[in-house]
Amino acid sequence: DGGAGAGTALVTRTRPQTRKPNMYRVLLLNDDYTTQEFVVIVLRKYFNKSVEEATRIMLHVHNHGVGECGVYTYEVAETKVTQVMDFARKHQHPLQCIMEKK
Ligand code: TYC
Repeated sequence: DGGAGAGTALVTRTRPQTRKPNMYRVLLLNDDYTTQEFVVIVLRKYFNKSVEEATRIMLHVHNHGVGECGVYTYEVAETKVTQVMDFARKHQHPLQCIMEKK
C-alpha cells in the first residue's frame, strides 16, 4: 500500500543507482579573421574529429555563426573551452569557444 495514510504496508522507493549528470554543449563562434584551416586544426586536436567531420562543423559555423563541437559534463566542457581559448590566443586568432547547458 502506498496510499495516503490508510494502509500500514511499507513502501520502499528505490532511486536509480546512477544519476544522469547535467550536460553542456561546447560551441564555436564564427568571426571574420580566424582561418578555416585553424578551426579544422582545433576541432581535430581538442574534439577528436576526422578531417571530414571537422570541415563540416567548421563550414557550419562559418555559414550559420555558431556550431556544436561536442557535449560533455561540466568539468570536461570547461577544460575544452579553456584549452581552445588558450590555443587561439597563442596563435593570435580571435576564435571564441563557449559552453551552454543542454
Ligand atoms: N569565417 C572564417 C573565415 O572566413 C572561418 C571561421 C570558421 C572562423 C569558423 C571561425 O569558428 C569559426 N576565415
